[in-house]
Amino acid sequence: MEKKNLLEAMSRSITDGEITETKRLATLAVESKMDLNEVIDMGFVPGIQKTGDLWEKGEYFLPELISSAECMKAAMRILQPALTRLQLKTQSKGKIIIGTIEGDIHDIGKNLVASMLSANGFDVIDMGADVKLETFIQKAEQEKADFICLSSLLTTTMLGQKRFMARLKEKNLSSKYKVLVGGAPVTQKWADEIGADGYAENALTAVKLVLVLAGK
Ligand code: B12
Repeated sequence: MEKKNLLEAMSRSITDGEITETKRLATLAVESKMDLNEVIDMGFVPGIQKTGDLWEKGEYFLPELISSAECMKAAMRILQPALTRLQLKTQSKGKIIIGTIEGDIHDIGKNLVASMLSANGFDVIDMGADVKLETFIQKAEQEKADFICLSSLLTTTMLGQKRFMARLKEKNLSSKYKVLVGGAPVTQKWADEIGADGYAENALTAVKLVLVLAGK
C-alpha cells in the first residue's frame, strides 16, 4: 500500500475503533521500518483527533471515545518498544518527570509526549494519570529531575497546573526544575500567566522545546 494510503488507514482504524486493524498497521509500520514519528503524527494522531471532533459534534458518544482511546493505546504499545530501540545509545540528555494532573484521567497525549521524549534520548519517568501535585514534587526531588511535564485535558485540572507552580514557589523550588505544561485547553498565554517555563502544542514541538531548554 502507498504511504499516504497507509497513514489514512491508520487514522481510520483509530476513528472506527478497529483494534485488530490498528494493531496490524502498527506492526506493519515497525516491520517495514517506516518513520515512526511520521506514523504517530500523521497516521494515528489524526485518527484520535477526528474522534474528538465527532464527539464535539455530538456524532460520537462515550463508547466510541473509549474504543478510539483503546486503539490509540494498542498502537503505542506496539510502537513504543521500537521507538525505544531506536533511541541513541548515548548518555541521557536529562531526566523528566511527566504525568497528568490529579482529577484527570486523560493520558493519550501525555503518553505520546513521554514516548517521543524517551525516543529522543531523555530519561523519562511516567507517573501516569490522576497524579497528586505533591507526588510530582516528591518524585522530582527523589530522582533529581531536570524537567517536570504536566498534562491537563480538562479546564478544571488546568487550574492544578497553576496550583503546582505556586506550590513549587512556596517550597523555594521554582529555579530547580523547568516546568512544561500542555494538553488541549492549555496555551502559551496560560503558561506565561502561571509562570511555567514552557508550553508545546504537540509531542514533536515538546521535544524541540525540551532540547532547547536542556541546551542540546
Ligand atoms: C479520548 C478522550 C477521552 C477518553 C480518555 C482516554 C485516555 N486514556 O486518555 C475518555 C473516554 C476516558 C474520556 C473521559 C472524559 N472526558 Co474526554 N476526551 C477525549 C478526547 C476525545 C480526545 C483526547 C485525546 O486523547 N486527544 C488526542 C491527544 C493526542 O491529544 P492531546 O491529549 O491534546 O495531547 C497532545 C497535546 O495536547 C500535547 N500535550 C498533551 N499533554 C502535554 C503535556 C506537556 C507537558 C506538553 C508540553 C504537551 C502536551 O501533546 C499531545 C500529543 O501531540 C477529548 C476531545 C479533544 N478534542 O481533546 C475529550 C475531552 C478532553 N474530554 C472531555 C470530558 C468532559 C471528559 C469527561 C469529564 C467525560 C465525562 N463526562 O465523563 C471524562 C473525564 C474524566 C476525568 N476525570 O478525567 C472534554 C473536556 C472539556 C473541558 N473543557 O474540560 C473534551 C475536550 C471533550 C469535549 N469537547 O467535551 N475522554
